[in-house]
Amino acid sequence: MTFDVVTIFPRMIEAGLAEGVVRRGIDKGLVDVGVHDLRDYTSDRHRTVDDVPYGGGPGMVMKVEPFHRAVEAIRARRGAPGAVVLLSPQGRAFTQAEARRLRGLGNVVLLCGRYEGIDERVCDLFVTEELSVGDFVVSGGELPALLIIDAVSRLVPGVVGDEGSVEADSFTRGLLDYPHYTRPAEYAGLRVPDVLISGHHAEVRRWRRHQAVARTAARRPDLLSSAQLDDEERMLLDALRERDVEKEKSNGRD
Ligand code: 9D3
Repeated sequence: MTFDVVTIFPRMIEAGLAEGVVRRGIDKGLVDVGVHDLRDYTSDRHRTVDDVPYGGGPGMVMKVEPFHRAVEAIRARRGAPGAVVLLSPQGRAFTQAEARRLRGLGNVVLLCGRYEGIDERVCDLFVTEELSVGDFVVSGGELPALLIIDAVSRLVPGVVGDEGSVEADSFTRGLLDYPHYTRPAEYAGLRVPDVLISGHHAEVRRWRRHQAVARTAARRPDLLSSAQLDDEERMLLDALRERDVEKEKSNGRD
């Protein structure tokens, strides 16, 4: 799996890759990240990457030519990319499903914008998709690019030491995680649930699944419609919903 990031802040990308799971994936040769300074693909003495907007208005717009030359240089080095992604607030939402899809594409180019916007001809000429990382404003595409590299690299076999933890990940099954505890058994008056100390492994599994379903229903009910639930989890959810209905009824009475 390779990523090539085009940015005016290459050190921001380097800094984000200096440590952690992705770093180890790079060191093991499972992931390769090329970082490309957009200014190296300018052709004027001042290494200009932006200009005033046609039609007027505030701010600056990133020029098409440096991005075009950067993508052509990457294509010459790596071959045809599986995707040329523009990180953009206008993009489709990046999700775990999108991460799995990108994982299958082999060579992914990530273009980071700054300033008010990017010349639309970047999209017209060589961008194959636009992705956003969420409904909030960040200052540029660099942190979103790092986030995507991290989420996709975790899916490359061998990058995460314990394959079981990738499989168990929240979102792989579509449910939030259950609560975790480690020693001591009591802290600030709060005890670890007895079932976890009991040694009844079947009961522990049941409790964790119950917690995962209950938490997802309480905090992220939007996830439940596409979650993969087994029969017992379905019944748990139905029981939780039945309880809510009863609560609504008694609220209506007082
Ligand atoms: C101040 C400019 N804004 C005017 C309405 C638009 C705007 C342009 C560029 C806002 C933010 C940015 C920089 N953000 C990204 O490039 C970006 C982003 C984001 O802000 N949120 C979520 N995902 C992404 S991916 C790239």
